[in-house]
Amino acid sequence: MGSLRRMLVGRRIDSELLDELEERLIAADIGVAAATRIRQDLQAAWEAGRIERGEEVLEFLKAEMKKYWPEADRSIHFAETPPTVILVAGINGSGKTTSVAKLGHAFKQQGKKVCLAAADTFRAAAVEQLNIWAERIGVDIVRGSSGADPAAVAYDACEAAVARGADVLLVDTAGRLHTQDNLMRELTKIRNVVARKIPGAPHEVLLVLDATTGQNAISQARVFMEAIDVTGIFLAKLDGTAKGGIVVAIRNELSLPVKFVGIGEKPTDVEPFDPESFVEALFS
Ligand SMILES: Nc1nc2c(ncn2[C@@H]2O[C@H](COP(=O)(O)OP(=O)(O)OP(=O)(O)O)[C@@H](O)[C@H]2O)c(=O)[nH]1
Ligand SMILES: [Mg+2]
Repeated sequence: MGSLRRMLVGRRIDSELLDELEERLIAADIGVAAATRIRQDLQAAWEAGRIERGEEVLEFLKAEMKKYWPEADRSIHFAETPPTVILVAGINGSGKTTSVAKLGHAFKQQGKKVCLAAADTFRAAAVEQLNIWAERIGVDIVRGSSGADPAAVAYDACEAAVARGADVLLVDTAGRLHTQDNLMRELTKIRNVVARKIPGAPHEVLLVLDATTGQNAISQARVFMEAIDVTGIFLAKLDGTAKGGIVVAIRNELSLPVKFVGIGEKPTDVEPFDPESFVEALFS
């Protein structure tokens, strides 16, 4: 994508250029549907004489894509009566536990009382990993024994969060492939338990996606949406070479907003999703 600007500068728009552009957009993972739509919009603007130079195409693209993510979609919806419960899920190694720690740290910085739930009971090391984070960022944690029913841990965590007057409860879950039906059902169970325990919960359900994931992220997101009503994406690992173009496809095809981006391995390496800088980087 880095060469998109180079490809456009100094050229006049014609259908050959629009073809090339469409290919580049598809190569950047924004998806065939989104690329086709953008191309059609550009073509219409060009035919109407509103744009004619390559440089104007870039501005047009940026303006178009910034409209994809309105502010209201990107913010966290907090519960009217605390605790706000945030369920975090995703495939193996996508960055869930680190992202939970980052969010916990950020909420704590905002003066909120934070509690973490170690509902990844699949591996003993997973509980320990979250425990280390809880100590490092200085927040409460509720943990079950390894091998415990994750839904039971989530249940206990909800009770503890209410009893301790927590403002935010972040629930970490085990990684799972969207193709593993039994594990997806387990996730639905965790969600249902939380929903029964606290009115309106989970208030947010974040799907953690690795920014380097290609088109497969669409099918991942679709299955997670069905299992747990995902409310937004946490796009992890955007600090690498990946530009995360896939979230455009996810927005376009599944109507799912991005809420946060992860830009490193430290608790402070998190930012609210900013469409302007995202689009700038995508086309830089
Ligand atoms: N560079 C970078 N690395 C990240 C980021 N988020 C997570 N990681 C790294 O990715 C690896 C996996 O992170 P975890 O948080 O353990 O991922 P997980 O989804 O909880 O993994 P499982 O629980 O095993 O499914 C770790 O090495 C993290 O340090 C990020 O935003 N940027
Ligand atoms: Mg984990």
